[in-house]
Amino acid sequence: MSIKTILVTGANGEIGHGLIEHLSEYGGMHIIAMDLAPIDESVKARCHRLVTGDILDTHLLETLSTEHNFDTIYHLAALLSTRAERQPTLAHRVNVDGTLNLLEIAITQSRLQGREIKFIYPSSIAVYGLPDLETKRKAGKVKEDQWLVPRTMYGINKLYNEQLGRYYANYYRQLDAEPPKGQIDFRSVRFPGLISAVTLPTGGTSDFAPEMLHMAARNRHYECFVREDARIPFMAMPDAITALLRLQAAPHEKLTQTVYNVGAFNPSALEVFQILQKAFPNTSVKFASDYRRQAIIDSWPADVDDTAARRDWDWKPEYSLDRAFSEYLIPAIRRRYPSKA
Ligand code: AKB
Repeated sequence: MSIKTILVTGANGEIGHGLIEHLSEYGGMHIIAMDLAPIDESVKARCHRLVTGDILDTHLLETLSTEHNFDTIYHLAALLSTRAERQPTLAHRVNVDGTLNLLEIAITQSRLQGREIKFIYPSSIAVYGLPDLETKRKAGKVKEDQWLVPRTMYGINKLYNEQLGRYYANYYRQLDAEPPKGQIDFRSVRFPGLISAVTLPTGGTSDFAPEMLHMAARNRHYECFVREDARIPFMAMPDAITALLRLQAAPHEKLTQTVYNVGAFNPSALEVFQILQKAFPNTSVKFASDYRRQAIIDSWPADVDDTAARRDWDWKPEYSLDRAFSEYLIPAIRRRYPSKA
């Protein structure tokens, strides 16, 4: 069996951890893990090579590209929505220029290897922008081509990158005498907010739900920055990893689009609190809406229509709201903070 080489950027992030864990369990592959910070101890042993560096460093990326033949690139590195609002130009550089650099590496690799390179890209519900709560309520489950008017730098970056990937996959250098078609097989999922029992996200706007969970498990008071009725889609981390792996493995001819919604459950902030209160009776939360971050949440859909993913590559979440908390999040977080829970 030939060993596959997989590049994972943003390896220290929430998705990076889970993805590397799963990939390494499959075996038969060399994982090259890249992050701005030194790769976390918990994933180190699972990787073939650890690269501490910046996706804006084109020299580093080119060196990596001469040293390895990548089969698949999982480009996870990004500045999330809240952080991106605080540093919009940095966000644009990291999120857009960084992605462009990775797409260029994928093209170079494809030329060198004479075959297609898979490029798996996590997009986000942040690409949507609903103008007001009444429209959000009426819109219900949004389809991939609706309400694409994001109000955050991060959402704009993600939406543009989806288009960039589609361009690199289908139209790159289309005016050349012999346009090099099909060099990149770009595939993207639009993730809802993700909840992990292992890692806490940083810099996102959907962070209120995972933060509430981790604070409740640690017996700490939490000032929730959204209203009780704030509602967006969420997903348990294991399902997010499954979505990436399943989309990666789907036969090309079955895919009818490059970007897919994936959904699982969509509790309000109050419903998350009520579930936590049952598991951790001391849960203490004050809903102290920060109207600026709340406005971002209000512009994201209450739910997504993931019919296309279900039809094209058999997407189906394992974890409903109940199962996510009772079988994954709460047991795992009790193990994580044993003295508190
Ligand atoms: C964020 O809140 O920025 C992310 C996202 C929804 O993509 N978690």
